[in-house]
Amino acid sequence: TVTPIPSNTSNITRTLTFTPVTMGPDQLNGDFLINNASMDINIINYTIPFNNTEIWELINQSAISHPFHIHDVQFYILSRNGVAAPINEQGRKDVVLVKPQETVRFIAKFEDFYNDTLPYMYHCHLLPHEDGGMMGQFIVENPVITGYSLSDNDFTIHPNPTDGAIHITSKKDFPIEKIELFNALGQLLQTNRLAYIQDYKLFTNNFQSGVFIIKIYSGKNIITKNIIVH
Ligand SMILES: [Cu+2]
Repeated sequence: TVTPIPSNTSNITRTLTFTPVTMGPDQLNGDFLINNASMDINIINYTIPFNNTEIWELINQSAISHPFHIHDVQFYILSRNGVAAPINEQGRKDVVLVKPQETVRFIAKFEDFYNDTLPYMYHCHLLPHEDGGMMGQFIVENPVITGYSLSDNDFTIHPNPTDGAIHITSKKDFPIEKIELFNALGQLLQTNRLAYIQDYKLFTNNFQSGVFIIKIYSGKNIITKNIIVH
């Protein structure tokens, strides 16, 4: 079964308008533009916070169809010209055909990958259009490591310092959904997705000595702790 992302969870709507409005018979190879701009390798068109849920609105003002393709995420089509997507288009997609004079809206959650320096692409999937400029790029930002929404009373994390393993125990109503481990520079080293468990043993045998940052997720609740490995 398909569970579309509810549109009211979107943080932002981005509008991408495809042109040119008029095309001559000798213009089959472009320029083809998104928001009046050609692809520029030196420009990041969008910077997206990790875990953002976004609606992208694709407006095709040109006289030719464009199969729009995006990297990194799969999306759900919300509507074509304001009409809900037909049943054969309700699954997860990474390409959607946008016909002339059509507006397509889709929703996606940017939740799987992030990197502050390596961009993802979106583009028309017709090669002459893509090569003719109809492409752009976006960054999914590293998550910011911030303070405590859970308190130390909600978890025990011991022993700390450790030389072999750390036991993480949820004391009450905060089963563990995910654990992220960062080095002292804030770079993500590993992600462990867990099945809402109360106890987890993080083995540190293979770690170099030093300070690490552990981030524990329980639903929307997060706690960040420093751990020391000897
Ligand atoms: Cu195209």
